Amino acid sequence: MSTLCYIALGSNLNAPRAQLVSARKALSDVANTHVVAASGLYASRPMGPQDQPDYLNAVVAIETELEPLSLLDATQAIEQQHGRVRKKERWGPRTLDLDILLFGQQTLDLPRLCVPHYGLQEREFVVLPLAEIAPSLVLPNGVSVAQLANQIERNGLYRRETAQQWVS
Ligand code: PH2
Ligand code: MG
Ligand code: MG
Repeated sequence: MSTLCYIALGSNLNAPRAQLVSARKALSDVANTHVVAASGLYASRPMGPQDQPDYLNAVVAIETELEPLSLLDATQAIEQQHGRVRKKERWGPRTLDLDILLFGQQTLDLPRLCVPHYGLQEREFVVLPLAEIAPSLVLPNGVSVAQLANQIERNGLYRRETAQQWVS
């Protein structure tokens, strides 16, 4: 049985575009997992400390046969392979961040993993790329992604490249 999941990608260090291109390929190489859609690449202002570079963000949809924690192991391994160094500073700069936004319609509150992702509804750099690839998606709490996208402040966010331009 496979589950439709959405994963947020973000980077603001060491050639962010190359990080996201490589991360999408790495996700497509995860066992029993297929990337089925990708948003464009969005430039966004940093949430959190302002003395860090702007981010590049995207959202991809995958179909996976993995269990939630196995998918988390896979995404964390990809972060490590992309030179991720975990620091104490909250919301600090990073080479690659992969956040599991949704795991089907499941709601999980585990020590290592909460889905839906706690910041999903408030972050323009998640909501707008997600709405691009899943405009009719409704979250487990009944909130529609299209409605979130219509109401959220863009905070300078813009689509720098379409999906076709960065997915090869
Ligand atoms: N991720 C963070 C902290 N701040 N800001 C933007 N614009 N995009 C991000 O992906 C992001 C952030 C920590 O995960
Ligand atoms: Mg994050
Ligand atoms: Mg993260």
